[in-house]
Amino acid sequence: MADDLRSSEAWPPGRVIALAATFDERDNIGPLVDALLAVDPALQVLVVDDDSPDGTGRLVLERADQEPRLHVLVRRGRRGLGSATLEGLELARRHGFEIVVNLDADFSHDPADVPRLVAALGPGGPGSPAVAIGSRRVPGGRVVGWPLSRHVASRLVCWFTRLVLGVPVRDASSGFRAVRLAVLGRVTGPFAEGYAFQEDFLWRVHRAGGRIVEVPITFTDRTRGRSKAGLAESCRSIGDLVRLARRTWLGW
Ligand SMILES: Nc1nc2c(ncn2[C@@H]2O[C@H](COP(=O)(O)OP(=O)(O)O)[C@@H](O)[C@H]2O)c(=O)[nH]1
Ligand SMILES: [Mg+2]
Repeated sequence: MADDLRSSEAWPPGRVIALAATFDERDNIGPLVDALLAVDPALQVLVVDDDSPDGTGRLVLERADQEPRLHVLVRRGRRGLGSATLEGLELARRHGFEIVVNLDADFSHDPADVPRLVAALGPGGPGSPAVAIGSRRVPGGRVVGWPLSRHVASRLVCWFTRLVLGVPVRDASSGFRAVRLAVLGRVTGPFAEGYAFQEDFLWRVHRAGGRIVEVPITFTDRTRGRSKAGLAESCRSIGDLVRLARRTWLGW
């Protein structure tokens, strides 16, 4: 939108960019940007903030003035994790990047795992995966620090996505994933705008013939700030998943 705020449009050329959507991540975003920039001198970082009331967007915009590898889009109003992620993917593609590594801003996803996810995409070309998921549900993957209720909810969604939606992956809800941006030319929306974007995107990639692989990761529950996956967000996601099931089985 016209009144969105952006860091400089002059991005250095690059191949891989890390993407974090943020809403009220003031205590996490500084250390996260530092950790990502330290992973590899060629890695760039894009933050898509939804005008966080706690000032996350302003903080990271100021930082971007001093750091040419950091890019920021601050959108007006809260428009959802899925819509922020999609806008980030499209922006990275417009700037000529090949691969986006999407991760949460709360350190649940370890920046040190980024190179492993990128490597799992292989050299590109026919047969290479379109998406590599940082997965909690393949051998070697695990979750640290979640209450039982989160384990149950997350497992239900992953089962639903595999068995009802027919997407052959174990951790469809994971927000840690490397995406080869060429796949955007093969999938069409409208995509779910909230948390169900994660399953929705994989559903579309799979139906377009894109290959999806899973790489084990350790997911650690956040220690700073609070989760934004509240009741309203959960209800919206359930609605989105039910609509996908209808499309899968009834075609409308
Ligand atoms: N831009 C944007 N980011 C969001 C929104 N909702 C959540 N996020 C971010 O999405 C990521 C995952 O959210 P989180 O609250 O950690 O969800 P949880 O891990 O499922 O508990 C975090 O980086 C959040 O700051 C939103 O509406 N807009
Ligand atoms: Mg989180």
